[in-house]
This record gives sequence, structure tokens and C-alpha cells, in this order.
Amino acid sequence: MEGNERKGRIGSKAALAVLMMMSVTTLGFTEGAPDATKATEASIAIFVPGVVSGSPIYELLVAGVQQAAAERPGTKVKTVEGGFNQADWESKLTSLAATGEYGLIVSSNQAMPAIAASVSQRFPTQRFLLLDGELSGNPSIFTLAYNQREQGYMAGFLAGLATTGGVAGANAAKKIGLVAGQEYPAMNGTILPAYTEGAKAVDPSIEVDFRVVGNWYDAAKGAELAAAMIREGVDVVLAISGGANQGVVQAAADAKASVIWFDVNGYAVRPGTVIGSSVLRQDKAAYEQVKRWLDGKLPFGTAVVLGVADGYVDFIQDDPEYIKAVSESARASQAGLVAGLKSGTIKLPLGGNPGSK
Ligand code: RBF
Repeated sequence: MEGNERKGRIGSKAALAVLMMMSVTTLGFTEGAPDATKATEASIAIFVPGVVSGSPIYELLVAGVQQAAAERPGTKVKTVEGGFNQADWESKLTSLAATGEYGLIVSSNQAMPAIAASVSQRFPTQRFLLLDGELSGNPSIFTLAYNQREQGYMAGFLAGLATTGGVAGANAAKKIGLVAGQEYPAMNGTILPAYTEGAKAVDPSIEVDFRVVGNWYDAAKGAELAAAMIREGVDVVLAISGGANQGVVQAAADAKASVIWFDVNGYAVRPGTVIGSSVLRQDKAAYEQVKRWLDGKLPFGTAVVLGVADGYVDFIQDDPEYIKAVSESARASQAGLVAGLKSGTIKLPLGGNPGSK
């Protein structure tokens, strides 16, 4: 009886206000409680910290949850966009938990575990499935993160191959770029260093130009940053800036430079300009973990990190646009890296990460 348990433990003013609202809408607790209990068994809310459109990682999240729900008749899914004001996320997540309607709240990004942990103190029966973030030991939360050192390294290795002649039109300067939406620990501590590490494995003299949009939507700013770095000699840009990626691609296409896509297959976004895709199987992860929850088997309190060898991080090599854009010898080198990561002969563990492989 999750709904009743929750009511028994509530103490804060906010929660009291919610209970008062519930009593108005349901004409009293006795009638409201059974409904809430029924709903928690097969109702899922997806809390998108940002907006879905334009952010590959969120599009995959929603697709995976919806697929799992579609396979279990009676499972309801509601998607709530938290918007781009990150200061609002905790209160929006609190409101969602306070409804008591969702047995599971699913979300994704590195900031969410701390926010969900805070919400779970007030709503201890609310369960959370959080992808692309890591926290263990909270009995309300299960997290699944990716080995983004591998993901960043594969992008950097291809960028290194491209800037040293692996794509037609590469200039003489050995410079590659990365345009990020914002700075955050996984970006500054893992993705950017791994991108640099991968490029330098091709040629240690390669330099990386790192620029930050400051949000996840401003395509004009993304274009401006990409155009500026291209003017200074960059010929390959990794785009990790959500909706601003469209500006990065436009600027690169205008200047006949190349883009590497992240999280999802992006070759079709701009054929000839997007020359690589270093991806996460976030849709697969969301699908599988939601099914586990529906089966009552999601191990809350634990955290996993999955990588290339597990099948959750990959580089798309069989797309015709990749084959067209990247030289045969560069593709052979890239294939060697990906195969080594898959078989385990090449290892790129996440340093200092207890759950890493
Ligand atoms: N990635 C996006 O594509 N769109 C976003 O709106 C977005 N917002 C984020 C907000 C925060 C606070 C953090 C830490 C990351 C965000 N990311 C976003 C990045 C995402 O979690 C992931 O690191 C990248 O997609 C690379 O896999």
C-alpha cells in the first residue's frame, strides 16, 4: 500500500498542501487511496531535464520507456519536460512525486541522482530509474551510467584520423574542436579528456579547441562558436550541445568542415558533413530497465556502468555516409579500435569510478 505509507510519513508543509489538494479532488482520503495504489503499479513518469526535441539522449530515453510500456498493456507513461531552467528541476520533480500517481519516475543526466535523492527524503516510497548518472546506496534509486571515456575516445580517435587526412578537405592544421552545451563533471572530467586522449593516440601533436554554448538550445551561438574555431584551423567538430548542434552542423557545412555526432546515429542530419557517430544505446537501456521494474526486479540502491563490451556504447561504422566520407585506411584504423574495445583487448576504464568496468 504505497500510497498509504506515503501519507503516514509526510511531514512537510508542501506535502500537506498536496494532501489537501488530493482531498479536494478525490473527496477524501478513503476514496483517494485505492486509486493511488492502483495507479502506482503501472504508471511511469518520464522527467526530461530539458526538452525532448533536439536532444538525442532524451529522444532515446522516451523511445525506450514507451517501447517497454507498449509491451505491457495497461502501463501508462506520462512525459514531463522540466525545461532549461535547471533551478526549477527539483521543485518540478517534487510535484511529480507528490502526486503519488507514478510507481516509477525515469530521468537522465548527471545532475539527476542528487536531485532525486533530495526528493526521495520527502517521498521515500517514490522509486527512480536514472540513466546517464551514478549513485549507489539510496534504496529509492537505481542508476545506469555509460562508459563515456570509451564514447569520447572513439569520437576523438576518428577526429584525429580525419584531421590528419582521413577525410577529403582536411586542412594542414592538426586541430579538432568540441562544442558542449555546458560544463559539467562528465564533460570536463571524462568526455573532453577522452576525446583529447583518442585524438592524441593518432597524433600527439593534435590540439583540441573546446568551447561552451552555455545552454542546450541556442543554435545561433552553436554556429558562432563552430565558425570561430573553424576559422582558426579546426576541421572536425564534435557536437554535444543538444538543440545547438543544428548551428554547429550548419557552420561546418558552410565552411566545408566535418562534424562528429554523439549519442545517436547522426549521419542523416547532414550527409557529407556528419562523418562519425559515437553512440549510446540509451533506448535499449531504458527499455530493459523499465521492463525489469515492471517485473519487480529493478535492484534499487545499486548502480551500474556499461560500456562498449556490454553493448551500450558503440561507434556506427556500417552507415553508407560514413563509408563515403572517411577513407578506407582511416576506417580500418577506427574498426581496429572498436573491435579492441568490444573484445576487451583495448581497455579504457573510467578512472576512479567504483562501478566502472
Ligand atoms: N544533453 C542534451 O543533449 N540536451 C540537454 O538538454 C542536456 N542537458 C543537460 C543538463 C545537465 C545538468 C547535464 C549534467 C547534462 C546535460 N546534457 C544534455 C548532457 C547529457 O547528459 C550527456 O552528457 C550528453 O548527451 C553526452 O552523452
